[in-house]
Amino acid sequence: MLPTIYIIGGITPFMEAQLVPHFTLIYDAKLEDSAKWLAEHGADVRYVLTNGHDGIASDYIDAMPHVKLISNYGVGYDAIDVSYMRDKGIIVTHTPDVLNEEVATTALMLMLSCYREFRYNEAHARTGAWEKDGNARLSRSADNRVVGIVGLGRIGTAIARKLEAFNAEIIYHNRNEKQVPYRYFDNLIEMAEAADTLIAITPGGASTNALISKEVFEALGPEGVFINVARGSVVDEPALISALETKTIAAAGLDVFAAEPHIPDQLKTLENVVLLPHIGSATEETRAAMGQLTVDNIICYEKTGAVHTPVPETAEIATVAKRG
Ligand code: A2R
Repeated sequence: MLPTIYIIGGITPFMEAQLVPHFTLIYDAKLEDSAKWLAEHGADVRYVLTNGHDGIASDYIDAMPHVKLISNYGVGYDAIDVSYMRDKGIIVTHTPDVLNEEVATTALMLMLSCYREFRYNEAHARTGAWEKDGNARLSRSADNRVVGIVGLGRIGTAIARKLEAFNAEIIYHNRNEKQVPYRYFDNLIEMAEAADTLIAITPGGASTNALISKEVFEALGPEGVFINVARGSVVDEPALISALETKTIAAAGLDVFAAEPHIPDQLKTLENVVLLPHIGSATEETRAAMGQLTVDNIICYEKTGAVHTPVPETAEIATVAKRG
């Protein structure tokens, strides 16, 4: 009998094609009654494949007593209770690094759109307002900005590097100072005061919940631009809406929201916000690389008992195999 993978959320045909010869694939979305299926067959499940949005509920895992590994299709894994999994001896893997450049590009795309008022200017061209009303109003330059990166990790560093092309001065806030040529702020409010633009790119979860608060927006100020490519939970969303409505900050570019795929109506009607449907890593090339790593972690474990990219919290219970 082939080992069973329980799949939550979508996977690509390319991922499916690699798994089908070696595993029995059970799709949560295709089951009429997941709880009933798990009660009858949960003991057969050896692997879970899920993603950063759906994660897996702990009671699902309780119904799968022989699961060895949860392979997360994405770098963020705040939707998985990793300490619960670690206590049960279950390894969790994710897809770091392969999406750094794509998410960084998304952050820059949002920042450039805010400064150069892409939405307004595109509408001015498309609707005929240019012919009817004359030239578009002036926007603001995206060059020579002081950019505060909240979470200078793998992706944050890629953002900083891409911003060099715009002659940005990079400053950053993490819990720990790093050996990097950028100014460190251990106080986020002080960094927001010093920055023209704030870019959030921390993980989600309890330690960053509502980290970007009303006070942070007040410190960023009426010329300030806020970009979020982290998680919706990192921001106090009502405070962000209020800051945009009252022009406490100038503009925001958002790829992530508190209750995806729902976006609050107030955000949809505001002129000074650019909205994207969580597409940070969503290109064919990057999703192929993420899909490959997601699949490789399962195949590697099945063949050797080792994985390529465990999350730090379960690294101690995982044997790590180099990627070929
Ligand atoms: O705090 P540190 O020194 O551990 O630095 C990490 C920082 N970070 C925080 N900064 C301030 N307050 C916090 N409570 C906090 N928690 C974490 O975020 C680190 O520099 C950065 C995360 O970097 P990486 O672990 O390398 O993650 P990566 O691959 O850049 O992805 C970040 C997130 C994902 O978790 C997804 O939610 C999203 O980007 O796609």
